[in-house]
Amino acid sequence: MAIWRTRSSRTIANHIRKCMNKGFMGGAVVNQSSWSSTLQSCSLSSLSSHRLVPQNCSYLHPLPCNRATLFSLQRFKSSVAERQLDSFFSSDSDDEQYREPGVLLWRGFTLQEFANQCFGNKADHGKGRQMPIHYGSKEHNFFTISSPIGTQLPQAAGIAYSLKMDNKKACAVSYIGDGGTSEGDFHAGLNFAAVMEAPVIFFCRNNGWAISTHVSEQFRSDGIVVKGQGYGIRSIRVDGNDALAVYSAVSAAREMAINEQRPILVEALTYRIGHHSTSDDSTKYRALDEIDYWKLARNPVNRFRCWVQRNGWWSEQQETELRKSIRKQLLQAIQVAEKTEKPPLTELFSDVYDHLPSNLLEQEKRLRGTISRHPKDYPSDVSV
Ligand SMILES: Cc1ncc(C[n+]2csc(CCOP(=O)(O)OP(=O)(O)O)c2C)c(N)n1
Repeated sequence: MAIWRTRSSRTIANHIRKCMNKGFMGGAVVNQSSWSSTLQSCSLSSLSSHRLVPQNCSYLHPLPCNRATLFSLQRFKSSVAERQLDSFFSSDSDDEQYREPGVLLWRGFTLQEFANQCFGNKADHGKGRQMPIHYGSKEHNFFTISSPIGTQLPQAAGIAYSLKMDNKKACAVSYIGDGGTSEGDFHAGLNFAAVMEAPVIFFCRNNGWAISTHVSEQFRSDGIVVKGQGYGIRSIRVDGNDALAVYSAVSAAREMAINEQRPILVEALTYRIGHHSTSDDSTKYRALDEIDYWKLARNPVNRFRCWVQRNGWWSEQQETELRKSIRKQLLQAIQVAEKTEKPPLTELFSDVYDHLPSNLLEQEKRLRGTISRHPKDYPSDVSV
């Protein structure tokens, strides 16, 4: 997995260098001077028609550049092209919601570590105390995901401010969905970061839905980009289904955050094809046609794969082999995680206080008492 990651990141960096030389990416990144025109073409009422793309891959041809985009490209070209993706965010701090396991994968978190967390076993870094998919890794500068939506934003602003005080050449990155922007923490985080000029990137994936709540019921502003502006934060809107455009926008955001010591907001327009979670059935609140349209005509993974395949950098055969190999590795990781012992009961009470306070001592005693009276109701693989 680690080898695959390193090789692919180098290859992708080369691809990006090549496509930038060819003038690809035109019109994808929106900078401040071209907002007004772009906002008109991607206002909420026309969200689904933003950068409409045909199904035959012809959108993969270079797009015409306007002056503003050409200027942005010139600025980003040297910095983006010279970097290796795998070192790009290595010193930066990540504060996530729950749709960003890709960031962790990129940084080298192994499939086994993912599986251990989901099964809450002894090898899980969180010692089985979190919900599944709430990953965290000190080694990878990745803060443990918390369930309450939005809490990561003020945390990221604080982390960024501490990086600033320590004169570090790094920034914090925090992710949020469109639904999370209705939380008070979103506003507190943005305002704090703006006033303290903290080097943080707020990355919002505006996928149109917060579980079953459509964006039109969530807010009346034109998306999120204007909320950043409202707080005096330089903000970028990007086609979130265009991998290269997102890469370009985030590279630029990072450069600005670090060099200019200020927060940046990126709004990626996209769509959540899947259900919100395994307990959700999204066909109850949205049309199948709508889901299919985004799945087939606007699928960002197919779009990117189509592009790399057309350039001869990837093939159907490699795709099939990779999928087969990852599936095998994943099943192995799940089997190992399933067989690994659960953390002992004491871990439920450790790591917060040096010495357990009396109320926790009392709770631990009661729990042990209940388990000894009803052993069948408790898992036998947890040592008491
Ligand atoms: C403070 C808080 N309120 C409510 C929830 C329940 N909840 C979990 S995810 C979610 C929707 C978040 O919106 P968004 O990120 O846009 O949703 P997605 O795109 O993942 O469906 C809600 C309301 C929560 N976890 N925390």
